[in-house]
Amino acid sequence: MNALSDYKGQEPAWCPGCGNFPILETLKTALFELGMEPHQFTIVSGIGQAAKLPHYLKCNTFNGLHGRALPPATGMRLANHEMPVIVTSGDGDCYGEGGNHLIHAIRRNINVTLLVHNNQIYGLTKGQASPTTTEGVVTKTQPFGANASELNPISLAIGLDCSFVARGYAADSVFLKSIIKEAITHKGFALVDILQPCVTFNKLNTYSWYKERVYHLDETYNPYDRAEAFKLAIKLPDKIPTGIIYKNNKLTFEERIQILKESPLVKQGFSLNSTLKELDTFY
Ligand SMILES: Cc1ncc(C[n+]2csc(CCOP(=O)(O)OP(=O)(O)O)c2C)c(N)n1
Ligand code: SF4
Repeated sequence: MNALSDYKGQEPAWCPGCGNFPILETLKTALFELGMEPHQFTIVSGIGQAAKLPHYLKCNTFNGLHGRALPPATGMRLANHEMPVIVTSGDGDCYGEGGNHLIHAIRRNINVTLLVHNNQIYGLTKGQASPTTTEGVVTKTQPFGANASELNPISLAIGLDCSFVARGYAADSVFLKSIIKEAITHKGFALVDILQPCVTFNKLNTYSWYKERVYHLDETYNPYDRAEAFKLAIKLPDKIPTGIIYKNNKLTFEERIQILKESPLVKQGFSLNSTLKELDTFY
């Protein structure tokens, strides 16, 4: 029988009060309640404070380069599409350095769950503006204010017809857990943008700032209506909706690959002769 303590990894080295702590605890509880034991899934990350999360959780882990978590996650899904893969990333890691990979992973509809800890700052490298930093916000390296308009990951993902698009808030654990559980069990690429206070470097988007703005989408909201989802995504940020904003049921990348219909690649035998024969057909 599985216990919550089975997921415990190393001691986190985050600042006291960091919004990454509740995300870690919520993810553990979600995995536990889904009955997924540590050896049954893989967590992939790049570089950053958020990307340290797999060290703090007992599971199969791949920790790669900054912005490059989605390519190995794609390879893992293609090698073994029976193994759930979760990617955990920061807003800089995913929407900045990894932006190109994000676009194409969504377009291909790789069946992975992507959790973006969106603290609207580069935390690990001490507070530079990230793609989601609000325009005009003064940071250590932008003394005259961030001089580019902020990226809206929700409208970007809906624009790409992403299979599952949600927003959660780190300090709203019970609701966040329900979103993460749905994202993990969803068939297709699932983006969960998680608003995460960085208590050390982001003095604008604080716990009290979020408390005044964050609200839950209720059951009358229809996440299958793309036009409505767009309207919600581009609304001015006086109130911030959380919940499942958009979803659809399209075919995943894995479902479109003939050879994967037989069984996962890791369970298929390898023969050099048949591979050479296959390659010969191209010449
Ligand atoms: C290609 C590359 N560019 C820059 C860096 C330096 N770097 C490491 S972490 C980081 C910022 C991470 O910020 P974010 O992804 O928002 O995560 P956070 O630390 O805020 O969780 C940067 C710029 C790097 N390691 N590799
Ligand atoms: S710098 Fe910010 S993101 Fe990094 S651990 Fe501290 S509070 Fe968290």
